[in-house]
Amino acid sequence: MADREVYKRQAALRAVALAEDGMVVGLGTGSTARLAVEGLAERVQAGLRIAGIPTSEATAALARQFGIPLTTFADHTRIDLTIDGADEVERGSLTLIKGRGGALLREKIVAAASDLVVIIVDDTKLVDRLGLAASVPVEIVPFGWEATIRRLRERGAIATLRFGPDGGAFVTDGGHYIADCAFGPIADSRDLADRLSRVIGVVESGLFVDLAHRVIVAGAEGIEVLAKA
Ligand code: A5P
Repeated sequence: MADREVYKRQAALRAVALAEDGMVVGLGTGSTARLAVEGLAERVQAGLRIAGIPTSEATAALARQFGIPLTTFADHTRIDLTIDGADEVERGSLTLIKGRGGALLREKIVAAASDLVVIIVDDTKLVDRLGLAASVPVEIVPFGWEATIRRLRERGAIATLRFGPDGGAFVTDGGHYIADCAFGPIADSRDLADRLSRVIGVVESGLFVDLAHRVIVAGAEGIEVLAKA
């Protein structure tokens, strides 16, 4: 466990080194992305001039606490560099499962607007086939969620509503619910992402196809930087 924290920090710091003066930087969500926000904050304190677009209210609060200037899409519709974590990364395709932290919608909007998306993970997240271990988080509208979950089950998912620490349904920053959908090994992520996006009541899925440009993987063997072929 201690090693994992070290690897996550190593990956985060490698990504933070890519930030340059004047950049708009997408700030990811989760424990690994948090290490990148900390690293960026250190560089900002040392004089780096960037403006961040956070992918969650939690990251926005963190960035404010650490003194990273923030901006919004109202001022910047393109982002130079986004640094974020992932729950699973498929070797080769660099397709991701994201959203265990519940921020997948803003994360996907930020990634889609970014010229360079750098994903930072420890090597336990790198898999040959998505879905073997991780469920796909799917953000759904609260109204009629029971019917939406039924439709997801009809499409082959073992789908369960996510609950929060207070025992009620987990509510995202966008005011939606999350259905965690286990599919087992996913043979065709693009097809599954398309099919999920057509389910009425679904806002967005945590399958990130063709959005990651680079993945920085840190582990016992050192740091590996994967780029999309
Ligand atoms: C947040 O919604 C997620 O997409 C995270 O980026 C992902 O769950 C990785 O989080 P950790 O770095 O905490 O594992």
